[in-house]
Amino acid sequence: MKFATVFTDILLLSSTLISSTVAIKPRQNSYTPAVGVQNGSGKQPRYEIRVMHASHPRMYSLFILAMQAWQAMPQTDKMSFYQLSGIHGLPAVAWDGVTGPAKAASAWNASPDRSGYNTGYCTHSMTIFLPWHRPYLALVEQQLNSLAMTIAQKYTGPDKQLWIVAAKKLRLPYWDWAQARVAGDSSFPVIMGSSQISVQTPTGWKSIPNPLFKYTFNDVPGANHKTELQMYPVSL
Ligand SMILES: [Cu+2]
Repeated sequence: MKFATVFTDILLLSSTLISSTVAIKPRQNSYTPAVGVQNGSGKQPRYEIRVMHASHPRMYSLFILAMQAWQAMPQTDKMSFYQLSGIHGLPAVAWDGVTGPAKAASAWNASPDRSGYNTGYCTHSMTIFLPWHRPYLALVEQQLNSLAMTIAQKYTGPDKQLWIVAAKKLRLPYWDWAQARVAGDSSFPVIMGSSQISVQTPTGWKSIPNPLFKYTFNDVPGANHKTELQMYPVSL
């Protein structure tokens, strides 16, 4: 009798699986997996931004130039700064065809008080806060590194290989806001707060607009910008 019950359950489960299988949609073959940096450089440290600037100057220049190139990508590109940043929250639209949380975006837009609706994929105030953000940062890091690798190939001269090695080892830097102020710097590091920044480009040292200072939105047709983003044409 016991066996019969288990067997019946298995049959029921099987029929459920079969009907579920029929309902499964074909896998989208253009998904971009978050795999982190996969260029053979192994595990590399993430440096504090001021440490990177002071002790790893090639890496720092590549990071800034990669950020600049990333922000210059069309907002229609799913790997653009605009779209990858958007995974975290606004404009709360589907990324890479992954629907679900973004379904509520239109309702979220229509809500005057912005409450009770989904605000993007990001999970805060939940136990999966860390497990969600780790692969997200890995995706950001792999895109940043990919751009840096392309830029590194453009350097010429005897140091070319050093630039390529620095690019391979480049990981996402961070800002330790609790670190003691560095002598001669402000509490908010100058390299983050300056509108212009000096970097060594493939064609020599140049002063360029600092990509850490702001991002200028480049609206595209159909962009799901909300009032908040329209109020701030550049990020702070
Ligand atoms: Cu978050």
